[in-house]
Amino acid sequence: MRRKETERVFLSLGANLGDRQANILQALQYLSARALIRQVSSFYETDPVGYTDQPRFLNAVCEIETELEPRSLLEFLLAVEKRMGRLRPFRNAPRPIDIDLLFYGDRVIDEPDLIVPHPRLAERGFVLVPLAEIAPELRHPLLRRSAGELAAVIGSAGVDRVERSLRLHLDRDVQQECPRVTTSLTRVGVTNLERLIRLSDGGRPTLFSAVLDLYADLGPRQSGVHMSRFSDVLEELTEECSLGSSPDIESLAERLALDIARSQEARYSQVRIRARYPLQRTTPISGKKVEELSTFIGIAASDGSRTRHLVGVEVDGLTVCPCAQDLVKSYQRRLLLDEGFTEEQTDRILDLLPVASHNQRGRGTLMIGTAERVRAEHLVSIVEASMSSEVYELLKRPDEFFIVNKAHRNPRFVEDVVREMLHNLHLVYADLPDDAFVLARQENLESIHRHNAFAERQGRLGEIRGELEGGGQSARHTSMEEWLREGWP
Ligand code: PH2
Ligand code: MG
Ligand code: MG
Repeated sequence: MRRKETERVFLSLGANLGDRQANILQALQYLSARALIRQVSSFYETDPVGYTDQPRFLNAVCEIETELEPRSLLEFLLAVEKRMGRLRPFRNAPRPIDIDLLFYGDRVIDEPDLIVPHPRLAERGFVLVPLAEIAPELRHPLLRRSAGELAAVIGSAGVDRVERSLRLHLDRDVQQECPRVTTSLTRVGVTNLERLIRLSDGGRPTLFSAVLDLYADLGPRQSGVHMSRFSDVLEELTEECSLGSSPDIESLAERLALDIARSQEARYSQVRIRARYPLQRTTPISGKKVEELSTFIGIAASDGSRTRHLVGVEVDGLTVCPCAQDLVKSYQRRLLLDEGFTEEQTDRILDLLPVASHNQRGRGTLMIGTAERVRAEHLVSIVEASMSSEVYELLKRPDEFFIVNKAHRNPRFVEDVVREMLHNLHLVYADLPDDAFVLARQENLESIHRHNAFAERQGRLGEIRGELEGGGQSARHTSMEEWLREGWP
């Protein structure tokens, strides 16, 4: 909301020395250090008016919003001119930059060196044409005519609109040239692109901070991908997103993959999106409602007409080491027996009491590839249930005890966690087809080592189901890359 009804302030910019376009852009950059630039007109190349024995000008008009009162604004404009190397050898001398105050709201000021509206404005096409472009309805408080009307009176002779450009001629397309070594490349693209994405599941769209990797394959005779087209695709999507947003991260990945395959004319494209996503949770004992962050992952591939996607999550949890727990237990057994407890008593005590071990924060990843609707939120629960315990950002003391106790009753290695995930998935999604893809991964940040422990299973659900149901070792472990490309040329 605006603090007060701010006055509309208009400035004219002109240059006829040096790199005129660069000078006007530089002046705008300096101006934006003290003012909000609301609009900038096109740039116009104009015949010099008044003292005509000088080079042609480049002119533009901008609208700004500023806290500076007219006198201070004028001083600021002069300071910018000076900063940009303007000298004043004589009146109307050629200059790298000239910044004039045209209007300050409806104010009429007539002071030495400060006349507002600008006194010669109505005679100047190089001011009125760009002004009428950005504010045709703006009224001159003394002449009582609009900028559009004044511009129509004066006409646009000697005022030519120009495209802003880098005087740069691209006569070859390096990306399209044949490389010296003609091998095709599997994936080429941009990684770690940070963007805000909008997701809305029916309701109001929510903004998420996301990191994206975008790839296309590259043929043996093409030297490079069109890097800028990756961001063009995102740009288009961002504009479109401000109207409609994607329902979930995997459909967003899918749309991007399709657009990339088309814009790169690639046989294969791949998109990976990761976004931090808050989920409502309730602490186990105190029943407090808390918001927990997990990472949602959407991965998609496309050949320009078909797409395939995966949806997944990455969730932190707690694991307790079964091996160290066993060592502690043996030691406790010795102590109890040495104290004179019987074998039977010792077993009962050890069954009753939690046994210490070392713990670690573990990161579980579960990804599913299928055309069926699988919700990332649900996958979070599967991963959490597969570790020794879930974790929470904030815990009351009874909750803390609950977590520690639960974890020590469920000691698990990374291998166990991955297998639990697969088993839980099999139970919860019994209806998924055999050709659905699964990736289950656990990485533990070991607490008594400096390294991490890692385990993973990738494969089609059919391959995994056979093993879960007691069959022999599956001959195949279809990888995610294979599954994403399956059946395509
Ligand atoms: N500025 C002047 C005088 N004459 N002519 C054109 N085309 N553009 C200008 O910016 C300009 C001018 C005095 O500042
Ligand atoms: Mg001037
Ligand atoms: Mg001036």
